Amino acid sequence: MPYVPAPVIEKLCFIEGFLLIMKKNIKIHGSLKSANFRKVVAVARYLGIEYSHASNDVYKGEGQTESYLSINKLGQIPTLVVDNDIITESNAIIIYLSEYSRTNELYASNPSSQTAINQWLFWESSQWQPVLSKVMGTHVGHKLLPSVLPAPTSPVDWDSPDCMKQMSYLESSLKNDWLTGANISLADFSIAAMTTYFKVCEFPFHAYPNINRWYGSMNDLQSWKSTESQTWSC
Ligand SMILES: N[C@@H](CCC(=O)N[C@@H](CS)C(=O)NCC(=O)O)C(=O)O
Repeated sequence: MPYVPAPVIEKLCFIEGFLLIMKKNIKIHGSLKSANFRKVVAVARYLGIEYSHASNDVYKGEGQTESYLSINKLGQIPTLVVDNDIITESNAIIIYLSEYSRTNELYASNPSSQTAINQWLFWESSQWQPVLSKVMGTHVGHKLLPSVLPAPTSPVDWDSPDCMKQMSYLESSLKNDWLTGANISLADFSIAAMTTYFKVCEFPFHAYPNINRWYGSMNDLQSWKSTESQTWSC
């Protein structure tokens, strides 16, 4: 029997010999001001998945309400609620959404291509996101909460050794159109998420031609462009 992801099996049901596709109730909690939330919404839109949006502005303390903490104990966004299932962690959510979509086109269909995508997803959460959070933190924080967090006194240190190490790795890996080759995948959506803050943080696009080209390709996607928050579009 061919491999059929669990969410797809759950969507199928036979009634009196007829195959019915049961739609699930998909709700995504968060705010487009957040890179991790944008990642999830952009994937859902790219795949044409119907979902509803439950607004949650964690930057106004909305992650700390009793009802939100009951679905996300860390009080973070995004959270995906599918019928009675709760899924947290943006990279786990986009894998779920991709498998849920019947084409599964962003997550490949064979183990070796999926492993290549997984490597990028793990790199994103263990190295890319932490390093960028550190270097962009003051600028991003002040933009989100100008009356609470002080204005930065110097530009983002894009030349810090930690940052340059990860930038050079990404730059040298972007030899093809997309991160894992000729086709766009979850890896691109995942790693592009933090670039949401690049304009405000004055990223030196000229120093990284491959990242610049790939960033442009992401922004040519309707699903990506349409999820850009005004906060970060200046
Ligand atoms: N590893 C998590 C990180 C989620 C995360 O840090 N979300 C931020 C917004 S981008 C948040 O909710 N911050 C508020 C808080 O930590 O209280 C993921 O990928 O989903």
